[in-house]
Amino acid sequence: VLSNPHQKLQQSIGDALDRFDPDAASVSSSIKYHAEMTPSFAPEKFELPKAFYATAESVRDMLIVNWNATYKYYEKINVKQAYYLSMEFLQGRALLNSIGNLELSGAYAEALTKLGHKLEDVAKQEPDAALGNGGLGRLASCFLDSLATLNYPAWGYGLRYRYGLFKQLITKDGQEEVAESWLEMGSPWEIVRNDVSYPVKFYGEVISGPDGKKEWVGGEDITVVAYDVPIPGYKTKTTINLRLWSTKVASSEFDLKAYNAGEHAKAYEALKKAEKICYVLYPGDESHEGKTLRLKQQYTLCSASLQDIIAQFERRSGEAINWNNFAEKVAVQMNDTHPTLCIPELIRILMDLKGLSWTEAWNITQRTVAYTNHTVLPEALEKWSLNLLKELLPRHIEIIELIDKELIDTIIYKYGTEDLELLQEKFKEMRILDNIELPSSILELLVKPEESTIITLEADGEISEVEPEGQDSNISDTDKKIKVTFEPDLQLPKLVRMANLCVVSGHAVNGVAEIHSEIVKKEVFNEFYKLWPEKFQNKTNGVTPRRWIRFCNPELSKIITKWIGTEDWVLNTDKLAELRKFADNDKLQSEWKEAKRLAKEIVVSFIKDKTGYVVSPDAMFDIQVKRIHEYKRQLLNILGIVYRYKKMKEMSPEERVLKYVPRVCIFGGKAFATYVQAKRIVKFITDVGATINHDAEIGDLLKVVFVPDYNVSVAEVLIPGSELSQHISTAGMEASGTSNMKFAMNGCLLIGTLDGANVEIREEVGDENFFLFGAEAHEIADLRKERADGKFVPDPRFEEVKAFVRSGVFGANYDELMGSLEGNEGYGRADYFLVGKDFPSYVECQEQVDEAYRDQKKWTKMSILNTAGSFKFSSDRTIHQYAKDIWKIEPVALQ
Ligand code: GPQ
Repeated sequence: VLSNPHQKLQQSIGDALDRFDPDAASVSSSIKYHAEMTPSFAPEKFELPKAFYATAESVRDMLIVNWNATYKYYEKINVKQAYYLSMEFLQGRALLNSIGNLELSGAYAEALTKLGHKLEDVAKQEPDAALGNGGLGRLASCFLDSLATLNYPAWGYGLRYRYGLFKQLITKDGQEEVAESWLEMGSPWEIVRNDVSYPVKFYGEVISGPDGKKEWVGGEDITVVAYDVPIPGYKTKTTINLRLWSTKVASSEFDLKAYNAGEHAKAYEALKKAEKICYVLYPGDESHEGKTLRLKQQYTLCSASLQDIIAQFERRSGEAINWNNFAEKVAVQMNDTHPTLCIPELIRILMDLKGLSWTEAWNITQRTVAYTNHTVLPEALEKWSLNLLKELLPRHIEIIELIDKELIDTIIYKYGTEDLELLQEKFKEMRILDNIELPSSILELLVKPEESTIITLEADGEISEVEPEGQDSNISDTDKKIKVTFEPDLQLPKLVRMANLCVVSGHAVNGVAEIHSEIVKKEVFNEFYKLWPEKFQNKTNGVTPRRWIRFCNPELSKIITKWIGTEDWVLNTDKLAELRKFADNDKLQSEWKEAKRLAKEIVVSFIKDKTGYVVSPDAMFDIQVKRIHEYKRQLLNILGIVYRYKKMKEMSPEERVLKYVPRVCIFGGKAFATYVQAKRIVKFITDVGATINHDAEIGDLLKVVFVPDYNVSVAEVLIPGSELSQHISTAGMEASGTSNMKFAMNGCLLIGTLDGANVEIREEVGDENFFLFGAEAHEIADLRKERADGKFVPDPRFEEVKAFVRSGVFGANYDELMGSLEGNEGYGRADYFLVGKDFPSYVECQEQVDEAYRDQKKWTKMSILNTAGSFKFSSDRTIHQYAKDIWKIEPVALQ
């Protein structure tokens, strides 16, 4: 008979809230209990998949206790809370992170060993939760870890996609995408809250009541349900919530009559429509197509979260609801423009459901929401079709029109009505509604009684003037009044610019690295910056040192702790700087190298397992892992490798080993499924690898590996084993980058351009410990112009490498790829990303890398100084800054 050891654990958890150390024996009982009581697996065996679920469930018990305590406490003390709205959370695996944060790794390892398994093997059973595409989603997840760790009252809100980011297979044809259902076996971390459920409406119409109150009626209704994922902080009881919404059919929409009449397909229609909203993560990363489903997803997130936030506010306020106090209790952060609809949604709820006036609702909203910009790529600044928005969200578009009008009033207030040309320019740049009529009240304002021409403001910013016929004699008074008109461009779509909506409505707008925030102020949103300079801020990104050093690199962590003399650096990364004084120490250096070596050996077997390639741990491990995008310039990297290969082939074996150090060049990353050029790059890299890796003459001197299916878990293996990593975007195009921070933390040297967070990393680790090359952001516009005008004279090495590729050594001639670098007819923008321009300085910089690597003492010192100098890039620092400068929230330790 099974005694209930679970009860024992519950009790020990109760105690643990004070003691926090259930021992291996109670952990083991709990795992056994869950193995027995979890019905998903056959009872007789305790194999790895079952061991994972039983272990995770036992951890979850503890998380729930802390989660409940945290939740109750926030309800009671009614503190101001931040809500982080994001369409993406790239959580990765949770098991090791949770037990690490709970400081129970030892107890779990011991318990599982007794039960016949290794903790690491059990952990590998967990599928990655990949509810995001790349850096933006991973940043959101790092933020949650820091928020919990630092005891900030905050929640994340997202969507529970059934299928996360696709699984990438690498075949002889390049990338192939396969759907990956991370929920196939059920997630042990989520708790469905059937009682937390709201209606969400699409389509329908707006009707005005006699009192002028608006009501949104009809249309399509669905229901959202909350799935809560507890997020534990490190060494704290605080366990915050990631609330993910799932959609289901509203019972009112299920047509039982049709079903009973045998019309099943008809009856299921509403069901499918509702459920499919949360089916797949939109695979866009920095470029989006206007798709109704995507818009429905965005609205679902915003509506559900705002309804929930408002319900929480009302509940916590008790009898004394004071809406003017809303912004004193609630801070909403929009992770890029994807959750922009929370602006009109908050206003709609406040006005239409809570009875507030426009002025009140607009004021509260502005004080509540803030916006983070994550890209300056024009194609990624979301614009939605006015018609689509009108159809799907008729009430919201009315509200957006009101906000646009507020903005126009502000512009007129600032610039007056005298200079129409100037006004036109401002409208064109700033208006939320693009190519859409100006309100007639505004046009009237612009009329000057003494003039009698008809002035037309055209959508493209032009102004035309026409003398009305018979002007002197018979022009009527009414004609005279309507002298300014607005002419939309009928060839162009009418669009709503979401970023402009965010900037106008938010009380803060921030970029994610210093250089990026400068570009945001001086270029992308310069006109807004002139209006409201005080809104604009910088919040340089960060990454959690728990997942990205302490847990993924235990060997290096031990050494850091030993030399610093305390493990406090995990919470207080400033302490990492203390490593600087030992950077030359032989003992530290040898331990450091040993840790790197062990991590490299893990990478060696990982590569063998995933690709079949055998690489030598004696070679330098040179890594570029990130989404495949032309601006990130994986093409520059691979062409550099091809050039190196060509030179090697031209040399005698003796010369070759004198000039080059052995390298394993590792790539990883996914290409957006319809991004043809990115997929060509993947194919090209794998083809180059196939040729070079089989060239016996070259042997271990050069290997090129494309690791398939790059994700958070793969990063956790590769980053600790990296020695050089590449962050080589065209300057000005990478908002920040965050893997650069993870690599530096793990003692990896960076080669990069002056872009995004590279700039600040270089400042912190020291110029001499960073391999810098390439054109700078301020030069790019002129260089592009020069390129487009045919004035660019390519370096002979660039011509040589392209000709070599075209010669067919790697199987094909890669005409489209090489053509895009030359700006040939039909290949799009002439080397827009300036690979040709930066190629020579890149190749030379790589030569310096080889030289530096030869001097292992120097290299190890540089490696230590990278870790030591990475302390600024903890997401703890970033979160403290958001909390203080934007959200105005304070930490609260659980009592
Ligand atoms: N980023 Cl807009 C994404 O990963 N996805 C997106 O849709 C947008 C931005 C990245 C950006 O490219 C990186 O430079 C940043 O480091 C990252 O967001 C987090 O800020």
